[in-house]
Amino acid sequence: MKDLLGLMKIKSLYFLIFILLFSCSENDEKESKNITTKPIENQVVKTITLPDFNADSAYLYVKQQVDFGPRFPNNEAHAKCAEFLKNKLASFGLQTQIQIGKTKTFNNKEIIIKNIIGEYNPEAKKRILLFAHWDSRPFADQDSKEMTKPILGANDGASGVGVLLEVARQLTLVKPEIGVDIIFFDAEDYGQPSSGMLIHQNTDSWCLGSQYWAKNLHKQNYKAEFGILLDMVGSSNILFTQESISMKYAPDVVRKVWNKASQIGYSKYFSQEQTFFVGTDDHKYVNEIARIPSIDIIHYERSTGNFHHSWHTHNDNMKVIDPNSLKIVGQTLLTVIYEEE
Ligand code: AHN
Ligand code: ZN
Repeated sequence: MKDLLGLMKIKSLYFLIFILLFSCSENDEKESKNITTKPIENQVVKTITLPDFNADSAYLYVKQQVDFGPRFPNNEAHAKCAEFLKNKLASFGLQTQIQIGKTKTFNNKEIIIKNIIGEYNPEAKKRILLFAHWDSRPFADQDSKEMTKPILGANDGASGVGVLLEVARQLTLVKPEIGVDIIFFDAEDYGQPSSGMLIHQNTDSWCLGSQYWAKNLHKQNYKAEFGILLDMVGSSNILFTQESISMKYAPDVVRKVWNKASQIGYSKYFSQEQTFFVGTDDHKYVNEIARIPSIDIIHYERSTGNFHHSWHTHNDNMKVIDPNSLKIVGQTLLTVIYEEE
């Protein structure tokens, strides 16, 4: 009797182990896919594992930033969010640091800027650079009311950072061979408000964090093969056109990324159309000063030929964020990263 009971216990233990193993492998399958690249004559077939970008996770990262409130230099939410972002990158195993700099805004305010930097695989020679700005605009100059109050910047700021945090999480789940640097630039959105036709006046008053970094690289002789900026990537009915600064400095990178997107079924969102609507953005300085060929993935609103309608207004809140759009951008980035030789 004792023996029989013992045997039953062992049997149920085996059963439990079997169930556990089975459920784990099922999860793994959901998280990533194996992709076999097309064999070219006499070449070894290479199988790569392409992780599955989790849009809910990215959405949560966007919301967590917005929950701090408006995040612009020298305010408390900004300081708290900087710590949050650094700790998040560190928790995914990236080597992290905050680059601190002093600069002046267009209205002569002295600000402390914080560029948040995470390095995946810091020893790898071949690297790519992914970036987004993490600050939000201190005023709502495109709104019709409460124009002097700061905005939440769910789309303009938090969306790109949210996608890159989820990319960082995936990097540690399925480890690619190349190095990847993720930089969240500060003070992109402290630029001089303008009206009417002077929309792009004093462009150097924008992108203060990326200008500082490009002049003071976090590592001597830092180099990356190419760079990709995400800006305003979270709204519904997303559309990315081939933006003119990107096409001027890095047309090959645009083609590479647009091809990868169409390869995974996103050609509808990554249009072949070229557009001139971005006056300046962080990739301008990464191109012109740091000399890393870089592109901007940025939403184009066809009906107005401009940015999303919530741009620099109080409508730029969580209501405009669509997880599907985060997925489209995130999965495209993962395809670029994991298929890079
Ligand atoms: C201008 O073209 C003036 N600004 C685009 C850069 C920007 C602001 N991106 C987000 N906010
Ligand atoms: Zn902005």
